[in-house]
Amino acid sequence: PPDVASVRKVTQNTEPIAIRERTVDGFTREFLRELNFGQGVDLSRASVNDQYLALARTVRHYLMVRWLETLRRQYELQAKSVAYLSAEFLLGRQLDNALLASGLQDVVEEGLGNLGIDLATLRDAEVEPGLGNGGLGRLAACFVDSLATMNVPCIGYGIRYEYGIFRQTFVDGWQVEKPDNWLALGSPWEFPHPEAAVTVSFGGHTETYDDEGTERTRWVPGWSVLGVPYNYMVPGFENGRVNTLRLWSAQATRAFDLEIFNAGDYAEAVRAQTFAENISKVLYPEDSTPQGKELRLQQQYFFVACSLANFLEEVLPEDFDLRRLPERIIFQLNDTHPVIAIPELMRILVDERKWNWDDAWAVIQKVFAYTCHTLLPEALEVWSADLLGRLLPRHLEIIYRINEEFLDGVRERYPDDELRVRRMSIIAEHPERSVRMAFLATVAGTKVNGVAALHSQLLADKVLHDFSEYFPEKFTNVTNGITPRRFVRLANPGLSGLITGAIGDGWVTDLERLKELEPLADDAEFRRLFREIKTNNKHRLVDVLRERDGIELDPDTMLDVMVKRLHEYKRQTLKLLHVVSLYERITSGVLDIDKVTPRTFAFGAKAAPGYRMAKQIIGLINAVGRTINEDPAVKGRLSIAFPANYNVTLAETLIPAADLSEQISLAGKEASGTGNMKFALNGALTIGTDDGANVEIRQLVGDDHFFLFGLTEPEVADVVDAGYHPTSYYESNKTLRHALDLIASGKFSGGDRHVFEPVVANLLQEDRFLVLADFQAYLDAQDRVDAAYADTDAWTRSAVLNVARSGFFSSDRSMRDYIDRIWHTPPIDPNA
Ligand code: GPV
Repeated sequence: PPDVASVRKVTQNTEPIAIRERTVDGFTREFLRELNFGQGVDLSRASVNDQYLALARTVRHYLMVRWLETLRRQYELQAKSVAYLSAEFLLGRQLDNALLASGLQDVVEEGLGNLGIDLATLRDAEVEPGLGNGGLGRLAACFVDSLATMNVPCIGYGIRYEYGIFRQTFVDGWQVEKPDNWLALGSPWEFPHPEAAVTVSFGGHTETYDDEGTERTRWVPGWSVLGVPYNYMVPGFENGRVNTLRLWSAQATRAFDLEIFNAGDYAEAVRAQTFAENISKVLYPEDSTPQGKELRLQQQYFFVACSLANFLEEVLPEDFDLRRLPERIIFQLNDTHPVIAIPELMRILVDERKWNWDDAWAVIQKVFAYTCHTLLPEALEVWSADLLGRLLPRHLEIIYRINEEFLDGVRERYPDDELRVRRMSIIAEHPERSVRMAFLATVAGTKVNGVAALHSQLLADKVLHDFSEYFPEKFTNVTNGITPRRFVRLANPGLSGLITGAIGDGWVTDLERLKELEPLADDAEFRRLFREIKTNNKHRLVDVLRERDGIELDPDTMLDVMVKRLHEYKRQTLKLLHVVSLYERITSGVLDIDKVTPRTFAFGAKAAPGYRMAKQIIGLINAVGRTINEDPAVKGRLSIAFPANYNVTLAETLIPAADLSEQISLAGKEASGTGNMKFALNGALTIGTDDGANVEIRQLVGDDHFFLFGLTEPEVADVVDAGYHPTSYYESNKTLRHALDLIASGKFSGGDRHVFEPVVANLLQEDRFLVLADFQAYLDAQDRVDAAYADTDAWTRSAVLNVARSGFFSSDRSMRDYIDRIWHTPPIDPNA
């Protein structure tokens, strides 16, 4: 990139440019101008993509004045901000959200209509930025939406992956991954700033030197890359605030390739370029199962180093006294992926700014806070000391020193308890020497939070028990939430209209007001309208799945949905055993088909490409689907719909159409879940275990409106302690045996008994997540679902109450909890 750093500090023109005319005519002029001058085509020759790009740029122009204004005011006020550090932001499509936030929906629809353009067609031209895997990435996107809407200054910092989460396809029912080339047709929402690129270094060695009598350490890196920021707008809902999401893209440094170019080796220069750019090339498609890959550690350090440098050198004023850093920023660590920020800031303060260690450490402990998103021990990130030392030698030294001083304190508090010291050490010695990132975050952070009440409890009692004893004041809970703008207001316009008609539109930013709907659960006309909307949403889904996947779905059946990443702990196999068992009992004459509630079972799930069992289960769901959907014996009663490539966009049509939400993880394994909240807020009833945020959903909506089943977390612990034997369930439960035997018989694999043998064998021999133990309870709960569904009025009443009582699950509330318990960032007065 050209060396233009010098032109960045020109005097700012602080005069806000006149706001563009927000009329149909004004919009139309702007749109055509973009089409002609931005896109370089005239209307008669414009492709849908041309029109989409022009529209996106027009909409962002309307938001631009507010963005500049937000930045200017933020600079003036120097108010405390949140820096949300996250390796994933699963944003979903941007156009609709930008239209909603800017209040331009009607104007745009009419203006385009006058030109003979259908807004819906342009909407569908947008490729969603899939820069996340699942819940964790989507949570980050909901949080930044809420902060903007609540007028809280926030910068989201992450990685601009050139390829986001893979596009899933099915070949003969097996998952095949295709690259997600989301940037191919243009990316109208981003603002690249190559002139603000940051240099990030890796490798090399450290050395000590004498600095006027003080011994200091410096890092002599081996190589470096550039981080180029790409800014995205994060508009608040109708409030004029536009926050920033800053995603980093890796490039080769000029020195790097110039040197090689001059040596005349073109191929080598290109290789160097590729090497650097690889850092932000692709999102790791693992979800809660970290793969210890060197490139992944490079990604983590890359975005964190860029973000800290950007905040300290660009966002803060030039003369800012870093001792006052805690007054200006809190870095929220979204799981352990950004935890390397802790030694990085220590390095900056101690090595570069030449602070003494204790002063630096005092600041560190005030500016980082850590959110843990898992309870699975294998998902707690650990880096081999060998790798870390090679890639970031100075950071490893700093981590060792943090650990030494921390363990001195532990020894002082617990003399003669070396066992405890070893348990709590940030450095593990077995099976190889490694760094436990969650421990580092806990020791350094001001707070540690889990993501649902049960999860936070289990974190403090089990996973991080020694730490919660040592630092009881650090541990807190913030139950997750979802943004009602995207997942209700936009995804479910029918329901939104009904709600607004009944209680006004205040609920969009104050979701607890949904409580006012409670009395309407007893209003027959309201229930009729509510049902009509659900039916319309099903028809909308029918259209989408026909067009998108060639799937024919019967809108007159109960829509029973399980959508989430494929993971054994989430227990898609339990859902599948229910379906197979129904099928087996119908076809063998045990169940009278006329007594079976017609259901469509919808699945959506991606498996991590290297997760073999998960891919087997996907194959099995598709195989069972093929058999059942083709069998005339169950026609009109049972069918399976498994559209490939479940993503945010599909969620937005699937969830509003659902009757039943499947949240059936083994108790004590799902940290929170957020899909569960989206379903409840769209009027689906939940069948679920006592796990994650299900616990709070059930408490709020009431036992009568939630189908609870299965072992509780303490019961699970007891069963496991007593020695779990899945075969005893198989032997004593005929229904279960028949279902498993049918799979093992090759019924779903053209008679081949080998294909799904690993899935069956795993359930019979190991069954780590107690699928067999919960099977009968699940079946019984499904019988209760059928009985409840038969009484349409009672079911609708429950559905209305689910909506009315789920206002707590707004991510606005989550943000308020973070602010009160962790961040202490006051909102900005919009009129200040
Ligand atoms: I650790 N989660 C995720 O999506 N990816 C991860 O790598 C990890 C956690 C999820 C949890 O599984 C969900 O229970 C939770 O709702 C979500 O993070 C957001 O907190």
